[in-house]
Amino acid sequence: MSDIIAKTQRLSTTESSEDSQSFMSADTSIGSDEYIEDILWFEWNDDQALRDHLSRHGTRNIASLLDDSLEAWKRKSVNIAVIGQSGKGKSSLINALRGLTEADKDAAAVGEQETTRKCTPYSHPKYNNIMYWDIPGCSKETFEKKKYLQQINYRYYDYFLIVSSERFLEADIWLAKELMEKGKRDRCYFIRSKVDIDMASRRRRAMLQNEIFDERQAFQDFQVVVKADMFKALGDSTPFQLFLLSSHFPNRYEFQNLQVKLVVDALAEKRFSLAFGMNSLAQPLLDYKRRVLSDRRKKVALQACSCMPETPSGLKIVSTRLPSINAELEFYKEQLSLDDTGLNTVACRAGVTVQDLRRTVELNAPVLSDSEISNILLEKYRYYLEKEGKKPLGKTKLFFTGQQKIAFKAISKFLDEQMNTYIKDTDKLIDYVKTTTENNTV
Ligand SMILES: Nc1nc2c(ncn2[C@@H]2O[C@H](COP(=O)(O)OP(=O)(O)O)[C@@H](O)[C@H]2O)c(=O)[nH]1
Ligand SMILES: [Mg+2]
Repeated sequence: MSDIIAKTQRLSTTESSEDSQSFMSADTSIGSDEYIEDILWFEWNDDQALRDHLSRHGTRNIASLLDDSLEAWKRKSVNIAVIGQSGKGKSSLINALRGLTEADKDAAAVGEQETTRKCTPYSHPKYNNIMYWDIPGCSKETFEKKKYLQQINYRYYDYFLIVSSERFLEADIWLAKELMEKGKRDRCYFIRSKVDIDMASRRRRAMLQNEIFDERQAFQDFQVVVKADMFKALGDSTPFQLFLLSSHFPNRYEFQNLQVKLVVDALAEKRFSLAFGMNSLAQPLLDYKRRVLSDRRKKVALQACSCMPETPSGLKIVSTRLPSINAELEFYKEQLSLDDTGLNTVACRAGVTVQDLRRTVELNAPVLSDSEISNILLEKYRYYLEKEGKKPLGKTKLFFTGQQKIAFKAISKFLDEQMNTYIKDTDKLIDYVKTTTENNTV
């Protein structure tokens, strides 16, 4: 799976590095800039408006554009339809994808009989541009086949997750075929839910027959059976996307594979939204987030420095931009599952308190106060000033003052170092999750 993300990344890198070539040549006409390597964040950045601005006007008046670019992913709407008959596990899946359990305040109610013609939206707990839709499958009580697709407004959704917990039903197969006909095949995912129950009954059977139970092997055998069932029902041997999962155990089976696949399959302009909206400890997703966050880091540093182009002192720049730097650190924690919500989810699933979790995992990333951040930044600023100060600090061709350039370096370096400490903590968290009994094996 990580290969797919890497490939996708390479593709977008290739595209944008061609663009950056043209930007580089445009910039050469302005004149060379010894600091330009530090501002090469646009290398795999897809933001044309930002690149155009930099090539035409340098960093002058760029702060609002940067703001816009950093927040753009929050404005891309993503709609995920979760469809299936009553009782198959739709609401539980929606909760798990939102990083919630049914005990959480904003969770979808679980175990309710569906009798209404209602598509119910559930927003991501933090970002309301990401919506999960709980959609009853067609039946006598809910929607009928004839107008089903129109009534659920099928054109609206980016993805269709068709949920089934036993054999695929006639209504599921009918829906898959209809969506395929409408050209939505690549947007459809078959979900076999409640796999923990299937695995428990296989374990029991093995025990009764005095056989050794190999869970990994049993899961693989089960996958073969479900796949065959799906192909038979569809009457089609072409691979169809199928995930066997349990919403009660999102760190096991194929739950994380589904999360990664949704990000990989996202339209390019929505990929950040999906990735940032995904509460997951899946390694390929974390690797991807790390790259994207590293890209953001340079924008945040540039934004911090360009807000006050006339400020004479870089020291002042460093110390007055604390709120935005702090906000970025919080964002890193949130994305790497180290904020309260992320830790709480891991603790809940492992059946321990957050304090116990912190103690066991020995998270090292310090919680820095404003004055500590300010001191570290100033120290870095002075270091670079000392190092670079021997060179003239006149205005550069990107219209940065010398102090702004140094502040940029200091902030960018600081964010990079902090991110690395967080990543080490997240690696420990993943190891912990792997070793807790709840999450081990498959
Ligand atoms: N063991 C297990 N039970 C599940 C799972 N998903 C849902 N359930 C249970 O199945 C029942 C119906 O789930 P619900 O999410 O309300 O299904 P919906 O009617 O399709 O929305 C509830 O009792 C859930 O607790 C799962 O992954 N594992
Ligand atoms: Mg429901």
